[in-house]
Amino acid sequence: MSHRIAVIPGDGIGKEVMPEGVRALEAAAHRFGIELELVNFDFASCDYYQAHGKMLPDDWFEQLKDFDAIFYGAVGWPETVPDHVSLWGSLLQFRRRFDQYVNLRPCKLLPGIKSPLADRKPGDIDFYVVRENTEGEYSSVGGKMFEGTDREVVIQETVMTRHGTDRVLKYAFDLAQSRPRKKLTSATKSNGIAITMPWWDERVKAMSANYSDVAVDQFHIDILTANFVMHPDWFDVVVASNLFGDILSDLGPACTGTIGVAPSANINPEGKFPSLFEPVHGSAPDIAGKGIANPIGQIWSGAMMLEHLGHPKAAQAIVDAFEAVLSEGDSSTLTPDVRGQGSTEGLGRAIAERIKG
Ligand code: GGG
Repeated sequence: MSHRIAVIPGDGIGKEVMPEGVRALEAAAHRFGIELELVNFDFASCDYYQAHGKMLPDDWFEQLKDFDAIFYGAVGWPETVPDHVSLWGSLLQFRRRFDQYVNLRPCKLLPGIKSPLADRKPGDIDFYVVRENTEGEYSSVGGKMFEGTDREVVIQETVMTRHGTDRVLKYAFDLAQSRPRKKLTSATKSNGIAITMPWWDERVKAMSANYSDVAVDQFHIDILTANFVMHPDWFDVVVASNLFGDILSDLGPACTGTIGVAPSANINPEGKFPSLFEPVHGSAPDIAGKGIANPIGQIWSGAMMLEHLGHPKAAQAIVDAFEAVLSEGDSSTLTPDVRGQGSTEGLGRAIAERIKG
């Protein structure tokens, strides 16, 4: 079986972890007889912006729409392009135009990694954050008045639609129903944000009528973040708006020891457009260029991509490989975020060797 994949490293450590993501993909593809055509693109990066004055070429949609998936690194280089310009000019365009309305972010304590939370071991933290990915607080509806005067006004609206909310809730409920614990937690802030958030709660209640076997609970976002730290074992599938989901899916992996291993899938569940797979972490300018970024977030995102493309065995072989390398705990191989002294490339190569079997 053959798949065409668009490979977009982006910025900062995206350019360093992507070769390791590709190395792992190629190792799995070779072992399982999967044909991958990987096509590289330099756009959706701040280097491209500097050369062309924009993050994407005008025909980016045409260039990407027929790929089976997009493998992305990270976006952002605030030294040259303001963060809101680079993000809105690239990743958010992909998510919206390709209707990738589910952002699925697993949060799992892996063997060999020490959680900063006391006494947590693998199995104690194993949940998904399902983030609404095309609307909500990430809206372009708003504006400024009286700019530069002492009467300056800025407004940015949260946009929630029944269509957009119900479809991501349905995905989250289906996911919860497919898991042994069958538990769904919804994150809102319905006491303070008193229009959109109580409405989201109502949509959760309405959707839950179709899932009598799924236990549902709901938290305000402030106490939910506290409970992520105090009781991460409570959670199975957590569904949230775009902003709350973004925050929770950084906090969750932080509770598992490092955000460097966290993967994500921006999914168009209907398969009308390509889905996009990227690590949760950003471009990390503080460590970019040092060759020490953890490549597992990129590699695991590649595993999610293979699973999405119908290759669960190849995906599992990748996960097994990085879990084995982490379990061995060889500090000369592991990157500094997981208490090693190794390099991005060294860890990537060790994982690829394992995948080959
Ligand atoms: N690989 C993910 C990435 O580059 N993230 C940068 C970022 O700030 N993303 C915001 C978002 O996911 O909405």
